[in-house]
Amino acid sequence: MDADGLPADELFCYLTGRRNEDIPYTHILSSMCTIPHPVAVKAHNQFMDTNLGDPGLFPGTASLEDHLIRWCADLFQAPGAGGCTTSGGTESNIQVLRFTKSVNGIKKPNIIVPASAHFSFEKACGMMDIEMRIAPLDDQYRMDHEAAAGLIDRNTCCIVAVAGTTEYGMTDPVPALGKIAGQEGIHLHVDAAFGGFVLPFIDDAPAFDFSIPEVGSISVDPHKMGMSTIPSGVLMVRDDHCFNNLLVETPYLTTKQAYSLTGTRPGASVAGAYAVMAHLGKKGMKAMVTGCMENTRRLIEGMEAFGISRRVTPDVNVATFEHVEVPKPWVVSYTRNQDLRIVCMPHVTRDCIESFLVDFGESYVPHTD
Ligand code: 0PR
Repeated sequence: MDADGLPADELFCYLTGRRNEDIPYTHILSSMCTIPHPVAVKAHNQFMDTNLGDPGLFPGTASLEDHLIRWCADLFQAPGAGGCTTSGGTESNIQVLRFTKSVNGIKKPNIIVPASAHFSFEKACGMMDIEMRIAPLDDQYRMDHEAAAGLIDRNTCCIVAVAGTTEYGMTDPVPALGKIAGQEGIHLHVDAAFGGFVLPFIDDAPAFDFSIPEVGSISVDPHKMGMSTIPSGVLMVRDDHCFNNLLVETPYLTTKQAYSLTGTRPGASVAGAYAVMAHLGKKGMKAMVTGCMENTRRLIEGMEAFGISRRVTPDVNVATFEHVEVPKPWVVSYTRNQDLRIVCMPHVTRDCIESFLVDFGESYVPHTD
């Protein structure tokens, strides 16, 4: 920091320059975040200084969190479910392992995750000294539930299924995993960070939610397909007694106990998430998801017309293909198997897909061997 401050006009001139170095969303095909809906931005700004870490000071903001939880409970088919907001999928997954690891007096806990699980589980297990047992995938990139069953022992405290995997957009066989978890009395968590705001709006989508009786918790991120501002996650639990063993005393706050991981918690992105759902309603969310899925299908069809085959037909708006380079300035990503991966987020419009396909077609030189 310099001794003398910078006048605001100079400061913002500098900040604009730095911001212009960022890649615009118009060419980002690799992200699970998107341009927030305008109502989310407006609500976020309105609630900028609110702190849900001390909710008694902000009862109005706290009521928006309650509303959001009720809407997610309804969306995931358990009106009585509880929940709380988090900073995103990583924090939600950490919280699940915090409350499951101590159940039934387990001393050396382990969890079962699919090979497709997000790397947040590796972080969470490292933090809490939990062994992470990795179940292989089947040929459709879904967790092999029989192999998962074979990894369980008396120290297993949680089975994780993913609804809308990060790399291939697939949903694990949650009903079959539910049967296994139920037989063994093990908590079943569904990581729906991405798919939680997609699958409920698709007809004939694979089952993943609380309608499967053994599902104990579901995480979903408004800052992904909820089109809200960063950071925004929701952790839903069938029975909110789960949170009891996370409670700590918070004597000098307006509430005397807290189970959240973070202390100061933004109300702004909660208001943002609330605003999107209130404004779009189920019909608007369905229209948004339908558009993303149509664009995903169009992209797959367009790439296959060039002879680039899809890896799998995804359950959500993540398209993967055999490895191939794409022209600048498009930004794509590659999976750990080096497959091309494109996430058809709301900012990836139909026009965007068409111009990507034109650019790709002009640059692509097919192999002639
Ligand atoms: N669970 C799943 C299934 C996820 O896909 C992700 C993130 C998480 C948990 C963790 O969520 P948070 O990042 O909110 O803690 N998936 C993407 C990823 O890490 C997120 C992402 C977003 C990546 C934008 C890149 C990007 O540009 O790959």
